[in-house]
Amino acid sequence: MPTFKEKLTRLVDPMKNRINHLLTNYGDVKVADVTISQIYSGTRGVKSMICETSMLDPNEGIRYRGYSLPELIELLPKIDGGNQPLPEGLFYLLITGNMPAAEDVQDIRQEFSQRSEVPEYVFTALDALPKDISPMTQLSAALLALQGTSDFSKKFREGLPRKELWEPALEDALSILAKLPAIAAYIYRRTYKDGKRIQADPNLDWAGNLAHMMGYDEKEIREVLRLFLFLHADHEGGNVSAHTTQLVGSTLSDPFYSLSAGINGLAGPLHGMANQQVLQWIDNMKKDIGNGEPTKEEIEKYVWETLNSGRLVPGFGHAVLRKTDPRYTALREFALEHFPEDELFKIVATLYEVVPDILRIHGKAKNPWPNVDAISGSILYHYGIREFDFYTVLFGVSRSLGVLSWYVWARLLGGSLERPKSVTTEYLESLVLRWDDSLSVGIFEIDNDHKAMVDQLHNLIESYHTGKADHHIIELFAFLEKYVDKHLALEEHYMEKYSYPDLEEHKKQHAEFKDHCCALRDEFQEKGGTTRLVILIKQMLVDHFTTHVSTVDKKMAEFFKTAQHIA
Ligand code: CMX
Repeated sequence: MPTFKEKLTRLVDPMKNRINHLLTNYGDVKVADVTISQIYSGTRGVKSMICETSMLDPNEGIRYRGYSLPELIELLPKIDGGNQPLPEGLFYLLITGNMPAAEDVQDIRQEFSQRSEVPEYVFTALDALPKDISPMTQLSAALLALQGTSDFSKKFREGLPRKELWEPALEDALSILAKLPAIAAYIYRRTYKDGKRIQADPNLDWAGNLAHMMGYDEKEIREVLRLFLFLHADHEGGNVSAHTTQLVGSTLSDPFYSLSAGINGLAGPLHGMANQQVLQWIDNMKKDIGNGEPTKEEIEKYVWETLNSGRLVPGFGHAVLRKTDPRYTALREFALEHFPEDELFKIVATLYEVVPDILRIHGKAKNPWPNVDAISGSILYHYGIREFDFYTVLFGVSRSLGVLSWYVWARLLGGSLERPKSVTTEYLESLVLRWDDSLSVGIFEIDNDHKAMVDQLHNLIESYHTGKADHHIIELFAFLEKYVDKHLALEEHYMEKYSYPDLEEHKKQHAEFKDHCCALRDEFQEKGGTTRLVILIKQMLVDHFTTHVSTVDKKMAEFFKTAQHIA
């Protein structure tokens, strides 16, 4: 029987061949355009990354390796007598792309159990932190404390060739996943309980052991954690926790550094922290409303108050999804089956009835439907895990399955350093400077020169980004030299001919523009085409169009028309 690692190794060459084929034959095929509004809204929707472990459809939700969540709840192996998919099986699916058999799950469990011992100094490091520090800070710090054990970093220092680094990356990924339940459980126990560590039970699965080490031995809680850890494992590559892990990993930072960074991103209220905020918000609502179970009308009123005071309704909306999150639906079905009469669940269910309509009327959120965080906390709460601040840690343990799987693949495929290009607002303003009729002064020679200047500016911007700016700067200065000599002289000639009253002021502005051009040309001759120079030239021309051409020249042209008419 091939080992898990051997099975993974066999998948690498076919995948590399597919990618090489694409790059060799279709490397120039365009996948996406980027608009200015996308640039200002977090590159939302721009297809610019690869992640094979899962893909998110705005209407259908997440598919792990092509399988929908209901399919996987059906197909993934389960514990004897259990109904929930085992996260070990999900890890096998995420990293290999193949549906695991029972023995594959057993192999992963074996891989985890060999590496599950957490060095004592990690607990000591945690003990050095105040108990009331955020559990997410503790999780991130524990990962950094473990970083010294990284096989990846060790092998990199020893000079292991880059294409072989995936092996120590896999070793680190398995080591982290193996240790996470004990670390998360200890964070829980030292923050909220007696601080005593509970040893792992070798007969239990990954999620079951997490529940056990947290101090929960009821079968239902193990099942709930299996479901929770299954549902939060992956959400394609662009979400903040996944993207951060991969971004940091692209520098060849090891999996400990990279995951710790991803966990820090997950701690944000717009991301994973929303699951604890939902319960906090419901708690505040109950306190605010008082007297027992809130009615539908009272809930509606509270939602409006939240929105009208400029706050978010946590657990609703999504950057990609445009329907109810299927993770929400899976947890709702679980709650409906197991505890439909639970007071908190009833509030969550009422929120599902009222919030989408309110968000639609409010008119801001693109997606009024609930995401997973709207319900996940209420399930944990029902089973007695009532420490809201800890919920994001469970999210983080789960998310590690997906992001570490892809971390390993990124090294397998020799993933490049991520380095998108940023631009300034000034750059975008220059880009949108177009010739249009609003700029026309209605005098053929003058308009023609201005159109040509806009073209020159566009050539310069294009070339600036392809690294061939000098040639266009020379052309632009040659053009500007002619412009200041002929065009401005022509304008001045007309002004004198028709006795334009603001002649002196207009001439003064021309002189300033000439001086500006000369100063920049001198700088070019002295230092060459620096980035600063390109920006200064662009700004000079943008200013010239937005102030001089569109107002001063227009005023002059209007005067000429009247003067000609009179003549
Ligand atoms: N309550 C109030 N306003 C909301 C809202 C909500 N639940 N969801 C979106 N909006 C607002 C946004 O703040 C934004 O307002 P501005 O234009 O004033 O900035 C506007 O609607 C448009 O936002 P959007 O394009 O629909 O959503 P984004 O892609 O910018 O953000 C998300 C997505 C999830 C951050 C946002 O819906 C939100 O803040 N929801 C509440 C927090 C939450 O549940 N986060 C968990 C997401 C899942 C996860 O990662 O765990």
